[in-house]
Amino acid sequence: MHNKMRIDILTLFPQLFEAPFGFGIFKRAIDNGLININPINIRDYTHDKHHIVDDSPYGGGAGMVMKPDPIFEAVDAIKEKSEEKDFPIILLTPQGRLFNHKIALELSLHSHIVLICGHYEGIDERVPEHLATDCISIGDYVLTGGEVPALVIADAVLRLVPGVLGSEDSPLDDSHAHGLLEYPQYTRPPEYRGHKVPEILLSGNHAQIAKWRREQIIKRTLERRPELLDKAELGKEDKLTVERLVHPREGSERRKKNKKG
Ligand code: JBZ
Repeated sequence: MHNKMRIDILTLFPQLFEAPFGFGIFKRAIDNGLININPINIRDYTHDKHHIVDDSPYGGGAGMVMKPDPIFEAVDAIKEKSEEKDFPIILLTPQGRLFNHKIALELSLHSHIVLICGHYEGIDERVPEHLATDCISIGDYVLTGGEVPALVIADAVLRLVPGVLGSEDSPLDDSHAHGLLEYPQYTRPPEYRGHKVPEILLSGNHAQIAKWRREQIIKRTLERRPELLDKAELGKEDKLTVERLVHPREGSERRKKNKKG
């Protein structure tokens, strides 16, 4: 198991990656030598005077297509000095498989990954066909390029590298790590603008609090992301909670009485 990770990001806009990792958790992890985020300007791998990275599409049509050769050569240069021989080379593209936490976990097992950001109308098909080992999309919305998706993936993956999160936070506690949404959190004051913190949380009864939180996890996942519940591994208590929420008080004498009057 590695305890360091390097992400090379091939992009036409390397400066975009400076600010997002320059603060907080990631800054600390970089300063501690746990992670290395290395934006690489694709333009540096052109050989012509004007450093051209795009060209018009064969067959005609609007817009420009990113040329394959600077991208292939940039990856060649990375391969020459990589310590991991089978590192993933990931193209960010709307055509890719949908990113999720399981993919983040898989990627975090590597000591080195490469992210390729497309821009303009698209990228020469020989990049996904013969260079990338994987194509990933972060979701179904239209973006201008792969830079923001690369940031999303880098964030999700790097925080899983051992030591990146402080000792307080564990990636195992994450929403989605167990495939369900998290319970709601509150802090002081106990009442704000007339809105009270749920009384159970102030009770000091830790068993009851744990039970309430587990029910909240089931309740909000059912309300907001029901499809997640289908995939989750639920215990007996959880299943009873789902049953109770889906069919509230079915068969209860009290409900029948209340309904009538
Ligand atoms: C992505 C041309 O480069 C693009 C454009 C849109 C886009 C990506 C790359 S990656 N959308 C996504 O992850 O959904």
